Amino acid sequence: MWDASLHESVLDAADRIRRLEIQGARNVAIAAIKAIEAAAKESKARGKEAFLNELMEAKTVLFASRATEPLMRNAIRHVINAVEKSDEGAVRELVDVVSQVSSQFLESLERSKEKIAEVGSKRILNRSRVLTHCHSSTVTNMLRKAKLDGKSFEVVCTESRPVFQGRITAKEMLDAGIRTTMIVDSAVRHFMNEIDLVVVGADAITSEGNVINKIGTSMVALAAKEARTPFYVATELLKFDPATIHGDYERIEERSPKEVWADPPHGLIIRNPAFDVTRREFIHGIICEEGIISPHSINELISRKYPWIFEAT
Ligand code: RUB
Repeated sequence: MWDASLHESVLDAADRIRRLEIQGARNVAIAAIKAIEAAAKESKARGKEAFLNELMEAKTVLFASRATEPLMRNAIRHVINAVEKSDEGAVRELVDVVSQVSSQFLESLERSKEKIAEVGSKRILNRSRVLTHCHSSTVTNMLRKAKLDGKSFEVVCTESRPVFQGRITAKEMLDAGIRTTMIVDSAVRHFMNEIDLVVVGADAITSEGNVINKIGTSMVALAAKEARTPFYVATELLKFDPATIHGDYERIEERSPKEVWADPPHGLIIRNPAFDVTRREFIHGIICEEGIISPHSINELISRKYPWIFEAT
């Protein structure tokens, strides 16, 4: 069983993720893995089996915090797999395994982010206008890098209703000294002819090379295609969902109607999906740690670079 303090770090992280206090796939995965590590360090388990049970319990709580987050799921599975495979029997050693694997995972995530920024910033041309949707830390890091590389460009960001993550993007861009314009989500097509490049983040990549990101992304992609504006996705490959290869659909999280209208008229039906699917034919390229790739090559690349992703837990 968890003791009270141990429960705390995992429950607290799960709660903050659910409430969007922690948002964006990377931040969610980082918070989850840190919570698991903190919980493991506090473990009072007497043996490997009890320790694994605790980790499994943490996994269940964190997986349930947001439905459409394969990066978090891959991270947690990776840590638990390492414990399962370890020859160590003593809990103290197993805690070290958790710490070691967690640190390696976070370091590799950081390297991927920097590589994506390095590659993607080359696509930002001087005097260009870049549109982004929602808040992706991968995208804002890439845009900051382009600015540091001396590029002069503008950013257009959407509000990203209903919870306005576009405001986080806008603030980050202004802090980086980038000229920034905010538009309502429904104005995307109106401005698309003035946009040179669209870059968005991703929550999930499926085995067919489709990308799942904040609700509205597929409409942005549609508008970009119609206006012949290149549409790129900046993402770590570890957002790939291995279950999709076996035919499972990535679940789209549906959030509270209160986010859309806190006090709606009686009888009104409100639907509030958090994400949507952008099909691969709308995507010019995926900017990832391996460079700019076609969505078609995702399976092959994942199998080569992260074969462990297919291991079950
Ligand atoms: C955030 C969102 C982001 C991706 C990628 O949605 O859709 O584009 O998560 O972010 P929410 P990152 O605010 O609902 O979590 O690049 O930081 O992983």
